Formats: sequence, C-alpha cells, structure tokens
Amino acid sequence: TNQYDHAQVQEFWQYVWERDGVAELPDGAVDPTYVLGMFPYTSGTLHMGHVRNYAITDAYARYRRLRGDDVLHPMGWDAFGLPAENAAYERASDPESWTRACIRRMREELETLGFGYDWSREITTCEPSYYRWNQWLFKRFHEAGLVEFTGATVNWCPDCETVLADAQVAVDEGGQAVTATADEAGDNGDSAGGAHDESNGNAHVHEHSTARVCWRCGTPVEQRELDQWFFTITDYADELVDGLDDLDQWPEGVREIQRNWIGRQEGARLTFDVSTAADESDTAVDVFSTRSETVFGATFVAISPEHDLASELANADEDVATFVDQARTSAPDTGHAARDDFSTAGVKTDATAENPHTGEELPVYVAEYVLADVGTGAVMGVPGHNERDHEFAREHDLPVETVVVPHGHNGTGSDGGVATDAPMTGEGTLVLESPADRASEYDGQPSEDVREHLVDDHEAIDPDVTYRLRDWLISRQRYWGTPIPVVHCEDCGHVLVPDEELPVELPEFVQTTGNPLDAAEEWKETSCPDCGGPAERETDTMDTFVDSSWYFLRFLSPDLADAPFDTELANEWLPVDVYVGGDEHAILHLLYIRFVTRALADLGFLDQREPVERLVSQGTVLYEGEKMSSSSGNVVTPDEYGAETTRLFVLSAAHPEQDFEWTANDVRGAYDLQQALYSMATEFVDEGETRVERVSHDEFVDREIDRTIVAARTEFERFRFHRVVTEVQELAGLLRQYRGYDRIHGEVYRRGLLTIAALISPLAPHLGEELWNKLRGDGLVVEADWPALESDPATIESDYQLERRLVETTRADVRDILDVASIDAPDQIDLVVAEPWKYEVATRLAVSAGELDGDSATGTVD
Ligand code: ANZ
Ligand code: ZN
Repeated sequence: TNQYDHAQVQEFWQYVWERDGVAELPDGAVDPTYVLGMFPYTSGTLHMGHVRNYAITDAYARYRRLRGDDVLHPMGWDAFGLPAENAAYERASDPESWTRACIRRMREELETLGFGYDWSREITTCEPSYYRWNQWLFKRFHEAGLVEFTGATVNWCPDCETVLADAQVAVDEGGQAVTATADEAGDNGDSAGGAHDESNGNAHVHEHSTARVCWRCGTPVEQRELDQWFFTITDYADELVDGLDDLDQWPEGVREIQRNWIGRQEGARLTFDVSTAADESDTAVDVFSTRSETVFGATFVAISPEHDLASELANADEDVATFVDQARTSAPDTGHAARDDFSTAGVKTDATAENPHTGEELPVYVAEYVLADVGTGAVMGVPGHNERDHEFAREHDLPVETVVVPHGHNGTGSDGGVATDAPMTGEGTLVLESPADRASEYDGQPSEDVREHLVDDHEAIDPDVTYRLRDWLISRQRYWGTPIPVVHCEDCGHVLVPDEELPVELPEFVQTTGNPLDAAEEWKETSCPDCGGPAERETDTMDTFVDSSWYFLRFLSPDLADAPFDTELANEWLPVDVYVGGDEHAILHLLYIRFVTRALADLGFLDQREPVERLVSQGTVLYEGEKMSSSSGNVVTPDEYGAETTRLFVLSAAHPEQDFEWTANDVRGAYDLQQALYSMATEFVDEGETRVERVSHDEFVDREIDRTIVAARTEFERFRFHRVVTEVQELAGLLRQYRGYDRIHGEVYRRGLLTIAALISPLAPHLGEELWNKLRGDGLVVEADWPALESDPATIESDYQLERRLVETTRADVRDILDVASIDAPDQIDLVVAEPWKYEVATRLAVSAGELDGDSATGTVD
C-alpha cells in the first residue's frame, strides 16, 4: 500500500542499523568528527529537551557520515546525584537499583527514537570503573596544588544532623513550605550535570530571610561553618576569561555569561587608617573600588558583618555585637546576585577612618550590603556617585558630596546635605570643593585620568583586580557520589589513598537520617597508608559536576584500565567538534570542562586547552507557553505519529537556538510530509511510462536538484535543519509539477527522489532508508555517499553563492548584484522566470520601487 506504517518501518530499520553497526566508529579512524550531546541525568525518563538535544546531534552526526567523515557520536549517563538518593528513600529501595532502572528505560527511549549512537562506548558515571578516575583526578589536582580543604558556610539541619544542599532547603512562606523536591531538582531539562545538582560551589544564590527549613523534617536550617574540599578554579580565572575571546564558534551569549560569572573587575585598593574609641590599637581597612577617583567624595566607610574589624568592634560595643550576630545568621551565604536587591540595614560604630587623600575623619559602619566575599569585604561610601552608598546614606542621614560632574558642566560641588537626588554614576569631570583640593592638579580633570594617576601618585592607592568567581566547592555530605579518596589519621592528618588502592568504592547503602557514609562504620574504619595506624575515611563525596567535567575524554577509550583516557588519542581527536546542550549550562558545566581541560593540559595529560570547538546552545520547547518537562506534567509522548515525526518536528519547528511552541497542528505537518514523500516514491515505482530522451525542462529540473544539494549542505553546516526541510519540500513540489507537466524523464525524476531520501535521512533516518530502499532495492542510505552533482559543481556553487548573497544583503545592495548577474530588473522579469530565486528578488525590487503591486509579487526571498 501507499500508507507509511511508521511503527513497522522504525523497528525494521533500527534492527538493520544495529545488525550492521552503522553508528560505530570504525577501527583505525583518524581524527573523526566528534559530535556530542550533553549526556542526560538519569532522572527516569526522557523529556522534550532531551529529544530536541539528541535530534540535533544525531542529524549533524548523520550528515557528517553522509559527507564521508568518520564520526564519533557516543552516549552515556550522568548517574550520580541527589535525586537517586531521594527516590531511594521514597521507595524504600537504594540509589543504585533506581538508577539502573532509569538507565534501562531511557536507553530504550533513545533507541526507539532511532538515534545513531556508538553504544560500544557507553559510559555510566556511577560505576567504579568510571568514578575511580574522578578519584585519580582529585589526586592529580591535589599534587598540583589545585585542591584546598577549608572552611565554608553550609546549610545544616540540627535535627537530621546533616548538611543540606540548597535544593534540600525549603522556603517556608507563611507556614507553607515550598519544598525543592528530588523531582524538580532532577528534572529541569537538564543533562550533563545539570540543574539537579544545586549546591554548586560558586553559585551564591541570594535568598531572603524567610524561614529556611529542612525538606525532610521541617526544622529551621542553620548556617554552619564546616571544612570542605575545593578545587581552586580561581587559579584559572584570568585564563578562563581571556580564552573566551578565541572561542569564536561559541554563541556570544554564552561567552558573555561566562565573562560576567568570572566577573573580573579592574580597580584599586585604597587603605584607610582606622582609629577606634578605645584607641589602643589603631588599624587599617582596605577597600576595593572601581572608581578610586571618587575618594574625594567619600563620606563614610562600611564593612561587612563578617569582617575581622566588625568582630573586634563587636567586642566593645553591644549594638554592634547584636547587629553582627543577627546579620550573620539571618541570611544564608549571600552573594553577588544580591547586589540589585540589597538591604540598607547597618550600624554605626565608634571607629573612624581617615580618608587617605583628604585626611578627613569618616564614620565607620557595619552594613549588610557590603558582601564579605567581594573585593576586600569593605567599601568607601560615596553616596554622590554610587547607588547603594546613596541609599544607605539616605537611610542613615549621611552627607552626600558630588565630586564628578558630566563633562561640560561646571558643577557647584557638594551640597553637603542629605541625599535626595539620584547619584551621578557616570564618568565626567572632577570638581573639587575645598580650597586645598581646588589647588590640586586633579581638579577639572576627566575622572578616568584622575583614576589612572591616583595609583601612581598615592601610596595608599594601589591597582587591584577582583573576581566574582569563587573556588569550586566539591564536597557533598551524601551517599550517591564519588568518595573523596582521603583518610584522616590522627598522627599524619589528611592522607591521600594510594593509586593502587583506587577506586575507593561506595559501601552498601543504608537508610539513615544523616549521611549514610557516616553510618557505614566498617567502611569508615581503615588504616593510615602512611603510618599504618588507625584512620577514618573521608565521608564526603564529590559534586556530580566533577563526573561530567571530563566525561568527553572517557568516550575516546571507555575501557582503558590504567588511565582515564588515552593521551595520544585525545591529542588527535579533541577538541569536541560540536557540543550541543541546553543554555542552562552556560556557566557551571561549561566552565568546569574548560577548567579541567586546562588543568589536565598543565599536568601534561593533554595538548588541548579548550575542550569544545563549536558550541550549539539549544532553546526551550514550550507547551502552552511553559517549558516542557516531566515535573510540569506536560510531556508529549512521541507515540501517536511515531518517533520520527517528533524528531522531524523538533528539527523543523525552529533553528536550534530558538525556543518554540509544541503544537499538535505542526506535529501533524511533520507527519504529513513523511506521508507525502513516501507516496511520491511508491507512485513513481509503480509508474508505467517514463521518457528516456532529454528535453529542455529536464535540464532545469536537474539543475534544481543540484541547487538543492548545494543549499542543503550549507544549511546543515549552519545547523539550519528547518531550512533543509524547506529545501526538500521545495524540491518535492517542483518534482510534482514536473510530473504533472508531461511524461517525466525516469532518470531525472528518480535522481530527484533519491536526493530527497539522502537529504532528509539525517533528520528522518527511517523514512530516508525506506525511500532509498523503495527506489534502489538495496543498500542503506546511512552508508551512501553525499549526492553527486550532475552539472559543473563550480557553476552551481557560484550561482548558489550569488543567491545566498542576494538573500542576505540589503535591498540597496541587490541592484548591484543584479547588475553583476546581468539581470536588468525589473523589466526582464519574464526572462528570469526560469530561475525562481532571481524572479523573487526582481519582483520584490519592483514592488519596493512601486512598479508592481504587492499582490502580483509571489514568494519570499527569505
Ligand atoms: C566606590 C565607588 C564609587 C564605587 C562609585 C563604584 C562607584 P560595581 O558597582 O558592580 O561596578 N564594592 C566593593 N567591594 C564591595 C563589597 N564587598 N560589597 C559591596 N560592594 C562592594 O562594583 C564595584 C564597586 O562595588 C566598587 O567600587 C565598590 O564601590 C563596590 F562612584 O567604590 B565602588
Ligand atoms: Zn597516619
């Protein structure tokens, strides 16, 4: 029949592909094209975000195979993490069996969709044969001085006696706890160590001081200072920012996000001498400022509640003590995100600070808006020029002085009053008030210049750089992760587990209130590798972002037993040619893989310093305006019209970076296209009479087929799969007209259909095989060559380039191009009818010149 039975077709071709191992990288492949999608977190089921992600990589991988490349297109599982542990509690089971069940199901789903992975390279991060290399990595980083053990503020539930990840902390809003459940945490369209793993070491998420309670027992959460393990990613801060400039195949948006995250700020450090009322021990406070020239207008100094001086002043002053205590416990680890939404709470101390330039004595405040982990944890308050200082001054009746005015204004200097107007935050001209300052060389100079000079002229003002980036906190006080390969010995302190004893495997899981590793007494008890005395194992496990920070290297040699990856292969095959994933990974995961790659390079295990050459950041699939995800319950299962319809739809709905809406109508459209192409092929095969002698319009059709091939290649390279679909549809339309016009030339028509089969096959591979098989009777389209051109490739190519230029240029340029192409538009429209694209451009031009009305112009150029 002419009916395309998608279920049967899918099953059949999937069987054939597997039998023939078509997606496996051939032995001895030299520098294959490495196409990678962010591997999924094993949360239980695939959602539309995954389907889109993997449809994109599969389309590109299949395209590169058609082009004749060897292609490495592997898949694996990001299998450690909190959701598995939570699910184990909910189901009274254990994280491992839950994870295994998820993997089985998700792999089946991927197979149903017909994605062509080299399954011989499958990796699973919760297997000891994988995670031992996380431990190896930890040790190498430790040897290189990239590991630190130091205090950090963490969430602590006093009832469960455990540290809680941010996702395990619920916000109690008026008695209603909004819990961050395993489901939400694990299933945000994430892959590659995604949003499921919350307490990422350097994401300081600000939360208001509404009650924060334990997700399990509802007890208010405390902030505790605990010793934790860190990777010192900040050592690479400069490199990681500077390296972004060379990543010219990464979306600018992602690079900008990374730049902001690293937050390099150049400025100056100014030293203020401080005297306290007790005045035995005078001290000094350093502040960091990006606008050091505004020091002339500083009217106070403010320090964070965590500042050493604040503790010191609290000893002698009860008000200060109360404020400091309350400020330290009320907010969790505050951070940069808080800066738009800050508090003006503060307390005046009896200390004063001497303005290093004017010598003026300024009051010293302890203020909440001064963040402990930014700059030096202290600021000079310049209400005339800084928003936050201005608000604070208003609240605390502090004077406002204006010392910079817009260029060209001769300002009136300070008003000496209380802030009412907005501060002047821009650059301008320095205008100084006091007679002494007026005489100074800075008065009347541009603010930028003064800033530059101050660091040279002034002993108490030095150049300084600060970063927003924090070290990567990798400690997790929970079970389902990689054990940190350290033992604690009373005599020797921290001792690393020797390489021969790796992996340190997880003990059996037990349900308990705190960290199951703490409860595993037998496992914990060990002997010191150095002195042989009694010692205890470290019970922290690693952040799962460690697992995903190097997995792309493991795919090169997944079974290697004596190293995490093969250095020689890595030097040949890296960087990953194309990496595709959701943009929620713009910072953490994509920053960690860059950091780890650079660190491994410095350790001599790699030549490459960047892991990914080209990054494709995919947009969101929406359903009635909301993100499609299993936790919001609006997942569309791909059964109704078949898996392939889903693939074809997600690829043709929009270009990969765009969000798009899932609509039943458009899905139906993708289905109809398959039916239509299938019918064309079956009708042609059944066709009785075709021609063998060539006539002029055969030439035209041949040329259009060639043109489509060239166009599709460009669109595949640009990841514009929806344009490939359009090209195929247009060619199909032309073939239909051709067939209706006269008897067709059999070979030309057949070539047209075979071209369609080949070009659609990366997007809809089952359909591609089916068409190919109908038309040829043997062979597989996945093993076919890229369709050959009939006419001179150079001519087609140059015509096509011209066409592209026409599409991409502005109307003003079009006339020039038409001149070059010797088309006398619009008078000769008739003559260019044979070449529709020229016709379109010409009619558009004519419309815009008022020589034709819009109705008679058809088609679009874009
Ligand atoms: C004085 C000044 C005057 C500043 C002026 C800016 C403008 P932004 O504002 O994002 O460019 N700062 C420094 N350390 C801080 C801390 N620990 N907590 C809160 N704020 C802090 O960041 C740079 C500015 O942030 C610094 O420059 C400092 O205020 C403030 F017209 O110094 B500035
Ligand atoms: Zn010891």
